[in-house]
Amino acid sequence: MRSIFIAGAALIAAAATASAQEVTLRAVSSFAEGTEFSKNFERFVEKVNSDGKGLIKINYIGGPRAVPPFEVGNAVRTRVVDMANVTGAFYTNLMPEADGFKLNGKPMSEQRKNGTWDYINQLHNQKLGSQYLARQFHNVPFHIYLNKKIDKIDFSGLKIRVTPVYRDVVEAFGGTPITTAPGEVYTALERGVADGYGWPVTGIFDLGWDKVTKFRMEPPFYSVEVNVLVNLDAWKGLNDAQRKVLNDAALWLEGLDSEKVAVIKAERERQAAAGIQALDFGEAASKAFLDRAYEVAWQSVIKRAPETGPKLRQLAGN
Ligand code: 173
Repeated sequence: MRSIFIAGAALIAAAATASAQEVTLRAVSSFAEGTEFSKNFERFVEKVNSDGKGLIKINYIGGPRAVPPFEVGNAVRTRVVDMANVTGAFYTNLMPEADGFKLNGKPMSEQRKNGTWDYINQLHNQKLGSQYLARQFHNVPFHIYLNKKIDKIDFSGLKIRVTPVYRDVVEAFGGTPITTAPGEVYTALERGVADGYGWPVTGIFDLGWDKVTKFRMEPPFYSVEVNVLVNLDAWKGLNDAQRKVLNDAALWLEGLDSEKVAVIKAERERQAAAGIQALDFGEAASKAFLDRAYEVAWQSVIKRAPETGPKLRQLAGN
């Protein structure tokens, strides 16, 4: 009897050791499950779970139904979750300079070499209690989509749905910004609460916005940034082998950006086929728009983050 008890206890202890070696991280996305800006993160989760078998596992809880988009940054900071797929635009309340990441469109291979990744990682360590594991979509730009036709780049009299990404440029061209999470865009357009919205060139079909969109204004501007963050305590709790699984998968995830060239081309064609008309005001107007768009955004970042904004601008080189 006694020996059976001891053997049983030894077995339980062995099982506990084995399971302690495999760490499970809870993860959320700030974008709806299965949509454009969650999809590659979901592929990353699958890769980690297969490459990391027995070492590390990601328990993907899902999208905004789990944590509201503008609260995801804080959820990683406070370790309500261990990992998140989230754009800096959604945590500017905690890190004002996060609004500047969209102004750097250099490939991540270059940003990792020239010190940009390292600097942005330090900012995340300090202000968001997290590790800046990966940044996706450097080569995917944004647009302003409209339901009212304009004959020059002037948003006077228009209410445009924004996040921090588009706020300064919409205001600079005379529009009235209305901030909403992506989940509220469809209704805002359908009800005429908004006359247009900011969004990347890709992804408008995911939530049916093509049905409530008439025009896409040219030119494309800025660079999408959606980051994979890991709570810093969770990161520090991992061993070298576990971190290697995450780092290798992060580099692979950043490499998936190369697929976006073809995706963007297809998406523009699909928008045209859906009757969404491009509004193009020519080269000179586009250049003036871009110059102003970058300038007002940098000024805004530097005003709100005077210590770190100038360094981010220098690293972006624009
Ligand atoms: O428009 C948005 O909600 C937004 O800011 C964003 C940022 C990155 C990818 C997609 C949307």
